[in-house]
Order: sequence, then C-alpha cells, then structure tokens
Amino acid sequence: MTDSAAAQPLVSIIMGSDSDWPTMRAAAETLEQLGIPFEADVVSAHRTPDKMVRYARAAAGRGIRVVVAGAGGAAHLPGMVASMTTLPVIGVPVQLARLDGIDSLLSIVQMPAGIPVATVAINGAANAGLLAARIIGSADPEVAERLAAHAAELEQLVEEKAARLRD
Ligand code: RP5
Repeated sequence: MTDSAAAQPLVSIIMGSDSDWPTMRAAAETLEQLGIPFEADVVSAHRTPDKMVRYARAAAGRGIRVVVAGAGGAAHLPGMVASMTTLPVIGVPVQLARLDGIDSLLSIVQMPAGIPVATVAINGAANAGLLAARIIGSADPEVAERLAAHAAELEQLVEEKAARLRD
C-alpha cells in the first residue's frame, strides 16, 4: 500500500481490509512523526490467506522488527501472524458498525498461552505506533530520545490546558 521514504522499513503495518486504513493510518502518522520507516499493506487472514502466510514468514528476514496488525469483526489477522513469526505483534481491534468493536477486541486479546499479541485499545492505532516505536527505541537511543521529547510535549500540552482551565 505505502512505504515511508526509501529507508528499510522497520515496522510493518498490516490490516485486514482497506476499510481499516482510516483507523490504522494513525499508526503510520505516529511512526512518521518519530522518523521510523514503515510499510503498510492489506493482508487478510480470510480473503488472502496465502499472502498472509508468505508475509508473516518473510517479515523478519526482510528486516521488519515489529508488526502492527489491525482487523475488525472476526479479527484473526494479528494472532495468525503471531503464530508464524517470532517478531513482536501488536494487535489493533478495529471498530466496525456492529458490536462497537467488542468483537474485534475479544478476537484479538484472548490469545492462547505461547503465542502473544500485544493488544491495544479499540481503534488504538496511535498507541500501537508508539508501542512499536518503544520496541525499536529499546535498542536505538535516537528513537528513545524522540520518544522522550514526544512525552515531554504531551506533558506540556496537558499543563497548558490545565492552566487555561484555572484562568
Ligand atoms: C476484516 O473485516 C477487516 O479487518 C475489516 O475490519 C472487516 C470488514 O472488511 P470489509 O468488508 O470492509 O472489506 O477482515
């Protein structure tokens, strides 16, 4: 679907349908802000199962360090990908029109012991991007510095809003 610049992507953002992109783009925007190269693609556990298997098995060998996988409804993509790679997989439950995303959340969060998926909140793609950045940042001091600066900006923003409230 898209690549950030020409650099080797470190994070793979995949989703079950292009209809997930309005939600998942927050992960891409977060990584872009933090200067972390990523790729994004549609990979469906149900509609393109062969592609999913190829993608999951090849990801680590291509230099991907973290997979962010979003899906809605019967959201099997994050768990299936996690079963075919040792890379960390972050699952994003995408909210659909029916069931408020509870179905997506429960499909992703209740993994059997042995195959972990780090599940973020329903539509929590921005936090998925940040979590992926933290994983990269644990071995990359420059990324860790950018994350610290981001947290400081957030703190300042909260204080500015609080000050306006007090005025
Ligand atoms: C899931 O089915 C996708 O992740 C998406 O959230 C949902 C609906 O897909 P579309 O019918 O909009 O393509 O596999």
